[in-house]
Amino acid sequence: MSRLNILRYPDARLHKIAAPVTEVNNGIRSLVADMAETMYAAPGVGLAATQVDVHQRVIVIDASDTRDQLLTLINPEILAAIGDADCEEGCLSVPGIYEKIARAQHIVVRALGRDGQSFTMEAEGLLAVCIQHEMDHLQGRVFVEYLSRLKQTRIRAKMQKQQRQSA
Ligand code: GNR
Ligand code: NI
Repeated sequence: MSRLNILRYPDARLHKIAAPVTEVNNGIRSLVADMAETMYAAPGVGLAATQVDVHQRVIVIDASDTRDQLLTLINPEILAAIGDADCEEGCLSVPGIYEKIARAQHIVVRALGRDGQSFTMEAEGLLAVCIQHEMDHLQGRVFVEYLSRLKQTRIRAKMQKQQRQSA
């Protein structure tokens, strides 16, 4: 297993659209293992392949308090989205920024697991928000893009300054 580099906003590669996985093979399982290691080390609640510059529809999530409930979603699809939630979100690709974003409260998702089996699950609360946040990454969308132009401009400037200072 290895820890992967997480792309930082603004980076054009965060806007690439991920392609569906055609076969859940050992290469995908190895990517999932590396993404899980990277997510736990960060630490984060979820990670989308886009964030590690792999443009395939793969997500890992662990929204448990005990950090032992790894969920792998390959080619995820939202079958139903009900209600409204607005949760303060953060993102490993936009460190230090936390903003409330409007999401569905309850979702039904179908995906493939790490063994390639199809499954359907329901989620609500933080897990539901996190799945929606990660699925946005796969479409090349970062949560700050829901904010006003002014906030986005400020966040971009702050990120660029942080990156200059750490360079
Ligand atoms: O670690 C994360 N926490 C989080 C909190 C609220 C809503 C979404 C998230 S996802 C984020 C990790 C991340 O950037 N995933 O893409
Ligand atoms: Ni994110």
